[in-house]
Amino acid sequence: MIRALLWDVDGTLAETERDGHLVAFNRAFETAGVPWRWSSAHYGELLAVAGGYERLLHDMRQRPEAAASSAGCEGLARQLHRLKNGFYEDIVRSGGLPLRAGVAELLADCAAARLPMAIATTTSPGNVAALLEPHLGGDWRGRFAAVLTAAEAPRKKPDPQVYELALAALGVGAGEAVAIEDAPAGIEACRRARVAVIVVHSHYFPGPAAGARAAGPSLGAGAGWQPVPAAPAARVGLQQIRAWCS
Ligand code: XBP
Repeated sequence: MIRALLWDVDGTLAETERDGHLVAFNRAFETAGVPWRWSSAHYGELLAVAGGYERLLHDMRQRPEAAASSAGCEGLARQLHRLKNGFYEDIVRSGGLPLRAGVAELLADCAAARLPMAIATTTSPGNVAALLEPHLGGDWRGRFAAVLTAAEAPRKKPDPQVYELALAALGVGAGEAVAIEDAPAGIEACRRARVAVIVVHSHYFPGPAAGARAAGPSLGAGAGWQPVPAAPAARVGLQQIRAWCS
């Protein structure tokens, strides 16, 4: 019996990695006067490292031109990460980054069914507010019974910490929740937390999605899902998600 729905953010609610974080990282490099830029293909590889700060450090350690000492690398990564998050906020606060198809409808399904929802992401807290305010309004937090980010869960996915905290905050057992995710690290975090997961493929994570209850191209598409939905529909709604989890 599903008693709560848990949302990942990046790639799931919106294509934030491609259209937000990557653009912002490159603006940060330019602003800080560092000589490198990340291509979309390189960023796709770097997404194996969860967390923007950790991703920067990982990349810098492969670059002879980056700060020579470990302390120098960490200081520069902190500066670049701060700059990146500022540029990211500018991009998403303008409302220029839409929610993915079917997200608003599933949020509405859950509200209508009085099913508690939580945000379960290991991105920075400011990034979530900046993304959701333009779409859900100033009282966006009120739509969620809990909002868990890197501030509460510093151990990033695939560590299950953020999902375990979400379950505790909602007062539900692992078998009573379902998560919506796009990335392998998120799927693995769900597996370790024993939470059922529905996977929506995203730009950088087109699949496969081993271990998911179901996987498909978008919540806004009724076709292309495995397993195939029981009844044909234009989108994936709460009823179908409950069916996949039963
Ligand atoms: C997504 C991430 C994040 C964002 C950048 O985490 O890996 O690192 O790319 O966010 P999740 P920060 O799947 O848990 O949403 O720069 O704020 O770390």
